Amino acid sequence: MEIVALAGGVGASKLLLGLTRVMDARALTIVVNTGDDIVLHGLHISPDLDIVTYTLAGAVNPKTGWGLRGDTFSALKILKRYAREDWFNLGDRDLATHIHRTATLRSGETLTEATDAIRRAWGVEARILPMSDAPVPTLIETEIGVLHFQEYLVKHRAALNVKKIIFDRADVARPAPGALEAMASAEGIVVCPSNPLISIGPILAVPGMREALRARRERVVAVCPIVGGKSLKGPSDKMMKELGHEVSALGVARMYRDFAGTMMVDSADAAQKGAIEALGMQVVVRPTVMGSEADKEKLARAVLGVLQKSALAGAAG
Ligand code: FO1
Repeated sequence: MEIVALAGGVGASKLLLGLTRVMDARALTIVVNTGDDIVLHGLHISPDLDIVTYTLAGAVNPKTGWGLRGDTFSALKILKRYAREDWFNLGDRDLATHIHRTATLRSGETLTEATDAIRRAWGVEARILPMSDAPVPTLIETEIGVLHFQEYLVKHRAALNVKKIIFDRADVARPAPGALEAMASAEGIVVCPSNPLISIGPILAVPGMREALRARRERVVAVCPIVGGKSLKGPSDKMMKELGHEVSALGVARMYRDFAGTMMVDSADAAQKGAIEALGMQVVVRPTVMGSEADKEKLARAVLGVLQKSALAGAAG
């Protein structure tokens, strides 16, 4: 069963790890947000691509969910001695990935090619695609001006108010080669529990992506990243509030209703089932918080079950 997953960083990676354990990972194509990408110290850094790759390789730092387990930061200390910015923690081993990606891009290869080489080098069987080979940096307009997403999130610890989110140069970007084809032919598409605004939002902003999802709406299931009115990790809830969205499963469903036929919401949000169904969406209520490895696999199995059911329903036509 060919599956496509739309993913951001840490939250998505837990479900993706579960999926690779309960299905043939070679049948999984992951389309990853690159709005977080940033050039620092002359290196092209793709945080969410690396979070997904390292997690599926079993190499991610389990405490943070990003970077490599057991990494050290000696190079960063010397960069600081050279008066270079050190607010973005780049580990010594992690730097090898950014050096390789940057050199690969400089030799004329695409981000898709660089990403594929890196995930294969880590023994990851799932296919990992950037949302686009073109840069679509996510910019955050705040009270102190327009910042790159990482400056907003990491340097300013997401403390500033979000006035506007800009997907810079999205209009001239194109989906990465293979992404639209995978979405058109997949038996099922899962929107991972990532930040709807700055992880799933950038993917949807790439021309053609949202239309591709709408065309398969009855095969799209979205796992809600907001549980009981809160985001489990990261500033989704704060950002949604600041931009006027209701911070709830219903609020997320409103953002996804045009392209997701099914919402999977946590048991804590069972009371919103009716209101979400009134949007014209199917609703599956079950535990969605992944505290353990077993939780990741259970949620993954539940997602596959929903996709199989909608595939069968579709076949019955
Ligand atoms: N997140 C942080 O909060 N602080 C960091 O210093 C940091 C460094 C970092 C280095 C490499 C990488 O791949 C990710 C990193 N992240 C860090 C996470 C990054 O900000 C992600 O874009 C967000 O967590 C959203 O997925």
